[in-house]
Amino acid sequence: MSKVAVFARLLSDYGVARGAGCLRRYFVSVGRVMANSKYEYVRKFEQSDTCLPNTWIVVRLDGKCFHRFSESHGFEKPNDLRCLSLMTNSAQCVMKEFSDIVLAYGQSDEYSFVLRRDTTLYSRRASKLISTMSSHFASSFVFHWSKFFPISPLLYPPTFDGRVVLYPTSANLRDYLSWRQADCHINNLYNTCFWALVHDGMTNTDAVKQLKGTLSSDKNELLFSRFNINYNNIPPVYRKGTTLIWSSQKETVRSKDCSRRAIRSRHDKDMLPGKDSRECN
Ligand SMILES: Nc1nc2c(ncn2[C@@H]2O[C@H](COP(=O)(O)OP(=O)(O)O)[C@@H](O)[C@H]2O)c(=O)[nH]1
Ligand SMILES: [Mg+2]
Repeated sequence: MSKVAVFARLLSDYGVARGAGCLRRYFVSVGRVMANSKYEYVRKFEQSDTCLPNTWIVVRLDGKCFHRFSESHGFEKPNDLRCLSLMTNSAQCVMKEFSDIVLAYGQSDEYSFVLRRDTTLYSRRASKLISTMSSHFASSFVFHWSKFFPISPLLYPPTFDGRVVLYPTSANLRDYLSWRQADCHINNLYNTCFWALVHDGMTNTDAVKQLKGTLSSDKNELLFSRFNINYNNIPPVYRKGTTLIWSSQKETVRSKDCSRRAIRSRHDKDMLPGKDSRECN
């Protein structure tokens, strides 16, 4: 129908005033379509970042410059349980927001989230997954800060970077988690020794010198002989990190709020590969 015919039809159907209003809206929408088609080519510059199908998607978030953040907020050394608990609480918020996460593992200032292998969340677009998870993690961290640090104000907004890594087999995924847990163990053993020496009066430089080139067995021995610390008795949350998994249907029904799935937090989970680690893909 021509524009004149449309105008005549509107006039006869709705009267002059309403017809004029409809006609204005018609021209505005035609103009908008033309403008859109003129500029729409820019969408072709967007790159596809869809994660491969049938792979485990891992999103790892890590605190930016948390060395400075921990100093500014007076974190206890080597481990601050308030911060670790706030990190875990933030990870639980992320799991509740994105129910396709099957497992999360955290230590120090990082958390890894494993998505269902067949997830279609955000059409598996990496940038959407990273940005929504890191922003929800950071906002939850800030939102719940005062519950974990009741007398220490948050001095500036924390930042968390994020990345996506894809693992084709369950054995690869397990090795990834073992790698993060081994990192937790190595850093924690070193930091426990370092801060024990410093708290005992040694300078930071001398403590670094004393630990240079030592093996894990040397560090265990140092802790035991000099500080009477049995490393294996240090709480598992510091030695092994935290694993979050959805509790079973049975456990959820037994919990007080059975309308929501509960998340179980474990510190005793050993990710280090067993003999069957390469057989589970
Ligand atoms: N004192 C203390 N520091 C922590 C704790 N958790 C994390 N950090 C700090 O955060 C850093 C995290 O490591 P990394 O991500 O490599 O360093 P970043 O680049 O400074 O974030 C550690 O080196 C510590 O300095 C904690 O519980 N207590
Ligand atoms: Mg960091």
